[in-house]
Amino acid sequence: MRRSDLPDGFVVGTATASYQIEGATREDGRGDSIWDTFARVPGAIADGTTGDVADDHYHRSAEDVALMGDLGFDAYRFSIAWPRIQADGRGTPNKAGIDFYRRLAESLLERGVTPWATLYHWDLPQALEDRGGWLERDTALRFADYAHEVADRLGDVVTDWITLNEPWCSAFLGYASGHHAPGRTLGSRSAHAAHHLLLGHGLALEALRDTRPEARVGTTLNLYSVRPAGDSEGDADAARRIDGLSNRFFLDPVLRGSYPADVLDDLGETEWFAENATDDDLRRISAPIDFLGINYYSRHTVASGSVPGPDAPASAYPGSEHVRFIQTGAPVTQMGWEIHPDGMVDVLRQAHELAPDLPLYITENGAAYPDRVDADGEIDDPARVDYLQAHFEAARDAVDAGLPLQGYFIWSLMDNWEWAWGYSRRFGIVHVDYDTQKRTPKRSARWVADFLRS
Ligand code: IFM
Repeated sequence: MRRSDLPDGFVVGTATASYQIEGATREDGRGDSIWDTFARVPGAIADGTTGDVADDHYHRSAEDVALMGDLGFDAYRFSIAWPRIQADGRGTPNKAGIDFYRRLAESLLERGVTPWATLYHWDLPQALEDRGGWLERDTALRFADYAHEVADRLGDVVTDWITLNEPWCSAFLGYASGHHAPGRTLGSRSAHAAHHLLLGHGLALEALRDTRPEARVGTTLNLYSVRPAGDSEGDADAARRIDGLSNRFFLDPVLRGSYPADVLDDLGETEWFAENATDDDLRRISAPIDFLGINYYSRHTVASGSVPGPDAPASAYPGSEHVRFIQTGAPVTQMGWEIHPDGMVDVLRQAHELAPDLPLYITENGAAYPDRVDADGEIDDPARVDYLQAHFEAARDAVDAGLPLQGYFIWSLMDNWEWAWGYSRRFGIVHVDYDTQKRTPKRSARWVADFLRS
């Protein structure tokens, strides 16, 4: 496949997130985020590390931008660290934080790379978590204020905005399973966090539109292709539940203005939502967006199982703890995620059916593999090349099938701090030596550069 098999104007970019790459967590007035706190909880992170230094991108952004320009990317999706802008999640923006992102956006524009900014990629100011975090409605109001301040100061150099990254992870890994910051295990109450995140999206969308009418604004959901393991009624119900909580619980409010009743019922949260998710909230959450971002990595094959015992770890799928996730024997990445490129077309179609006129972007797709640096200092990662190639082909298939897919972003530009996995998982097409901070394009980066020129 060649780049010219994709339509003219199709955006090919790459993506990162603030806490995963920036480091400099205590510099220039940045406050603590929930990840600074969580990473210090013994046992929370597989290798016991933090993002204190990460890729030191805060001091090396010029080099990283040059790299993206050299590789030939059209766009770069980065995230803005809320606690760099408002250390405590409120008040006058920190000039040093704003200046950093302004310099970043300007240098991208100079290299012909379009900046795409995500406002929230999980680094909630700790001060807001201390007041209840996303379980509190007020956090959504604070988020809108932050969105206004950022748009006001950076809206002349950034046009493409994404409000939230993967609210499923923030709500259910953060407040249900506790695998992510803030590490709480509240079962179905985590769904309240999901609602406040979505309300935050709606309010931030309004703030961006008011502050910068020319802005293009969307949000990013992580969607999975979900299928039942067999043809029993139990397996079909398992698939309904997991599709419900992973996909429909976010797609429906954003694109249809309502929560799926069956999912509220699975969660046992119908009453709370009837009282708290007001018509006004849903009107805001479903206000028209300019595009939907979808992060796609894998497919889930699910079956009905028995109810977990009392010692079962807290689940990221409250109300559906009996569902079993089946390893099908298909190839997986180092994360254990099944490689299923056609699933990308499935999730694009699922979103498209709800909003036929809405442009879609794959805002993340990529793979972790245990890369090795060879004696010549090269990193040969053929499995990642295959993964990316197969997903570019899926993107072409989606376009050929008439789906309004307008771009695709590789996760990730460079190896970085992979949340609960610390530095033990590498998703980059550029290798980072964490001792020296040397960046070395892997074979996959050279493949992408050739593809972009083809
Ligand atoms: O690293 C993450 C990213 O922050 C959000 N989407 C999934 C990636 C891989 O796990």
